[in-house]
Amino acid sequence: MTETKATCCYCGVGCGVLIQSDGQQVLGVRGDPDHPANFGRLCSKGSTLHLSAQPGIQKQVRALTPELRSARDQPRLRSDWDSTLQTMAQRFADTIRKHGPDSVGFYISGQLLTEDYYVFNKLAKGLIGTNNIDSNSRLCMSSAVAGYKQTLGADAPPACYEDLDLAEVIFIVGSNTAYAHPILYRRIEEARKNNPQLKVIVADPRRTDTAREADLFLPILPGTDVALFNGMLHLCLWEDLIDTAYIAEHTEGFAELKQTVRDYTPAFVAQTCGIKEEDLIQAARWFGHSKATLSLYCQGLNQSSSGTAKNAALINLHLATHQIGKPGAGPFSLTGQPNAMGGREVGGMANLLSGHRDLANAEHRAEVAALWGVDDVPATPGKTAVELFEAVRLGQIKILWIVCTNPAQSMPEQNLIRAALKQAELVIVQEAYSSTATVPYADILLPATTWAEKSGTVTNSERRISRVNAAIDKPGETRHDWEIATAFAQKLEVLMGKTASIFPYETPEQVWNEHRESTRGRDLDITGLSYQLLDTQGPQQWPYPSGATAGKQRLYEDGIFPTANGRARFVNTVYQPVAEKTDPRHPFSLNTGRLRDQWHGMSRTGTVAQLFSHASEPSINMAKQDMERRFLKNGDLVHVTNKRGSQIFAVSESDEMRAGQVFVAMHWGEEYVSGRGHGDNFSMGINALTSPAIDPSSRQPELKHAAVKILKAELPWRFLVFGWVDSAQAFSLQQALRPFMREFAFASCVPFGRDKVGVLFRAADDYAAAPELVQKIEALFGIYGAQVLRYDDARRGNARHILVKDGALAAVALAGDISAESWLKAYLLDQEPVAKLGRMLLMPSTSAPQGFKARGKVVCSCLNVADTEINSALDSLDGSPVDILAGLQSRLKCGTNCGSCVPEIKKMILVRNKIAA
Ligand SMILES: Nc1nc2c(c(=O)[nH]1)N[C@H]1C(S)=C(S)[C@@H](COP(=O)(O)OP(=O)(O)OC[C@H]3O[C@@H](n4cnc5c(=O)[nH]c(N)nc54)[C@H](O)[C@@H]3O)O[C@H]1N2
Ligand SMILES: Nc1nc2c(c(=O)[nH]1)N[C@H]1C(S)=C(S)[C@@H](COP(=O)(O)OP(=O)(O)OC[C@H]3O[C@@H](n4cnc5c(=O)[nH]c(N)nc54)[C@H](O)[C@@H]3O)O[C@H]1N2
Ligand code: SF4
Ligand SMILES: [Mo]
Repeated sequence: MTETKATCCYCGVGCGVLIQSDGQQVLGVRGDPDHPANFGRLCSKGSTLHLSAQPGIQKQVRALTPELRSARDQPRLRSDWDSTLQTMAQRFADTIRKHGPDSVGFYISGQLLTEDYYVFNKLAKGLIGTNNIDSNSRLCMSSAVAGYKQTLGADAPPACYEDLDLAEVIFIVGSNTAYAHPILYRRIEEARKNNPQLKVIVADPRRTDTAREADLFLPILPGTDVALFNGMLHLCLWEDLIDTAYIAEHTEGFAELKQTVRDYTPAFVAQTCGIKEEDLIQAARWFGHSKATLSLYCQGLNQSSSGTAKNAALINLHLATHQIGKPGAGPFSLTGQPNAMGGREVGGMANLLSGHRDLANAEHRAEVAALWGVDDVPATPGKTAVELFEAVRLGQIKILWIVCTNPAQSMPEQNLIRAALKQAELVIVQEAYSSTATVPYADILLPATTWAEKSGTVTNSERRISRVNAAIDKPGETRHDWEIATAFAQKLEVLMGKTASIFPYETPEQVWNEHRESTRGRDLDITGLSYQLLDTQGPQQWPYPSGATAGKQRLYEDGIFPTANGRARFVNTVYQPVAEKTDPRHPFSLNTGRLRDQWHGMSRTGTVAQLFSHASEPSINMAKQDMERRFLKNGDLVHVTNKRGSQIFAVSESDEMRAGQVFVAMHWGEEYVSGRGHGDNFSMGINALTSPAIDPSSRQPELKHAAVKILKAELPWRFLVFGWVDSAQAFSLQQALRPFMREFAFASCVPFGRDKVGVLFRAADDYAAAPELVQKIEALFGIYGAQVLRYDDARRGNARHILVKDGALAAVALAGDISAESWLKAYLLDQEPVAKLGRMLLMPSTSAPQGFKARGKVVCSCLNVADTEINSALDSLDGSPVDILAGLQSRLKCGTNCGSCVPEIKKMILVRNKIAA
């Protein structure tokens, strides 16, 4: 067995991993003890990466050969690389000749490696001559980019992870760090342990695990952040907490901003944000008085129609109080995707160019053209994500090449996205997995390598570049993303009559060396780095110009900013409400975001059954008082609707929610929750509902707020099938079930289990489904033939069909009355012998067998510890919350592996203590 150094392919913390393999197969994974992002730790997602790479699973879900269809109504057929790429190149050449270079578009991803990103960017802007290349980073970090550039002059997070240890105040705003950046959150926990004086403030409309642990929680109303930051600045001015000398020497534009924030009185701000005036004052005082204040922020700021203003208003506050350019301080945007930063470095968006250059700048265009050896780089701005799909829908863009992203899941207003995918003349999808919602729209499917199989570099949130190495061979006929782009570009060059190729790459290192050259003299200069240095000395931060012996840990310590006059700029930020206000017809504000153990569309995490134990099925979270007013109970189905679409979810009471707000995890796309829908459209998951309203500067859509109405779904007929399935088929089975989901008013489908894999299919409708449909679905779970135990009451529409193997439940189907679900599921999960149940197994009774106790929800997914077990252990533990936590950890081992569940365990301790008091 060998260990190969790479990074975790999930979030922007960028943890180092050691992949254990025999060269053919991934055998295990552990945190890299030498990596400065994680020092050996991994969260629940990172530590299960090897499980997602099992060959048995990969066979079911990976795209392994190129596929091509001859016409839209034909299925895709297996093809070979050479003819597929040749066909593509011919289609591109013809379309460009007929309609010009802007008739093609690329939609790429912050999960590509820097080398992949670089080649695609050069292909579009350098060879084809279009700027129609945008990235899913548009949905993610583009407001942060715009905010940094408007204020500090360059797109560079000025702080570093070590600042977490040095801060006196950590202001977390619009970030659920405990879920989305768990290893950084572990560092915050440690910093608090080491410095009991450290204050944590959290501003979020939801009382998340991150919020619950804060010293001060500001449950602001959706979209009111600019008012909050302006209000804090108002107070800092009033209480003399600003640094006038710093403002005079190192900034410009403060006078106008000062005029503006005069109106943001504490009373006005408290009212606008829906928070207490004294809490606002406390937050401003802590922020301004502390020697070092560090702000951590993410999608609560970025995914907003005023995302740039939110970013800029927060940075204003840092500049005015001089909480920047010193240890422990600064505005620190947390990047979401593993290489969002690398994408920004190579200018992989419709308005950017290599090396942090701007497309709008003629000098920058000339520099890049010279570097690439082309006559020019086009000046016309490219279309950004939402606009790109709109242009496809309108027939302006005819060929769309999608790489490493799943827009039929993750883009807002799915109706329009799907219409665009149908309208395009040619859709190319370059994917590692064939199981995503976008793949069915592909005319050409290009199979890509993925984590553990590819080599290159990535840059994490703190500007640190790590090398990623392949541990195993490419599976099937997959190719690396940069390789695919290079091979295609070479073919297109020939068709375009080019005599010399500007894509001479044979290794990712050659690509990277060219990228490195593009940074010379720029703010992110990395000319002092090489693959070799990164391999021998480990990950390094930029800038790292030639001649340097180390990267820069922290930026702007000298107070000089990368603007024309070296001064940072205050932006005159004015509060604007969310684009789509609630009204009496759409009284709820729909918020969306992350679950702790899942990643986006779940093409990878969805293959690790144990990652579903924390949030096992799609649901919508709602406040207790809203549920009571609407006579809703936990598990009731509701229609969530607005003018863009409708999706049914099971409702779940949540003490995280304020009245008038609801939350759905962004992961629940059509792959996992769907239904018949209306007209010719089936229901398309959460993003059927989200808003395409964009920020005017960053063009980032407001994925965090849509106005919706919620009505109880009267669907009396219920259907539920669950069972253990052969793990070599579980994920193929899920895909086979997907078309059936559209036969019911509502349906969802998820895996479950740990050592064994199960699948659960749930549906509801206003009438009983046709027996043939039910039989087909049951048969997929092995429920057919003589060995099945059956109870049927056709008159009432009730049925219970049970498959018993080795004395325990193997699969169960319930129709009509499904109230026996919880105990039957527990019997199946625990493989409890069922002989003793006798006739009860088939009796149409609703009550559980005597002595039955549901296990509840798994809190610690690493060590498989459920809430019921924690609660019963809590009954016999006393002392301070810290002692009780230690007691639980030693008794049940929960929270002792990756630590991702520790915030939730602490919450359970607090709740129990409250009840006890
Ligand atoms: N487990 C997990 N981790 C991930 C990912 C994942 O899929 N799963 N994805 C990665 C990616 S790409 C990203 S971009 C990051 C995202 O990381 P985060 O941004 O931390 O995660 P989200 O849950 O999208 O949103 C954060 C919080 O913003 C809050 N919010 C909503 N509206 C507002 C508002 O108007 N103001 C404020 N202040 N807050 C608001 C939400 O209630 C939510 O709690 O996570 C990364 N890490
Ligand atoms: N409602 C709502 N929607 C959201 C958000 C939200 O908060 N709320 N967040 C938005 C944000 S911040 C983001 S970043 C996006 C994420 O949205 P997506 O980019 O759609 O998310 P992923 O599911 O990570 O898609 C990455 C795809 O690349 C594939 N893949 C993995 N490795 C490779 C590889 O090496 N090469 C290739 N070619 N393919 C590979 C995976 O199988 C996967 O299908 O979602 C956005 N959408
Ligand atoms: S925090 Fe977790 S998901 Fe993020 S990089 Fe580290 S191990 Fe991966
Ligand atoms: Mo993201």
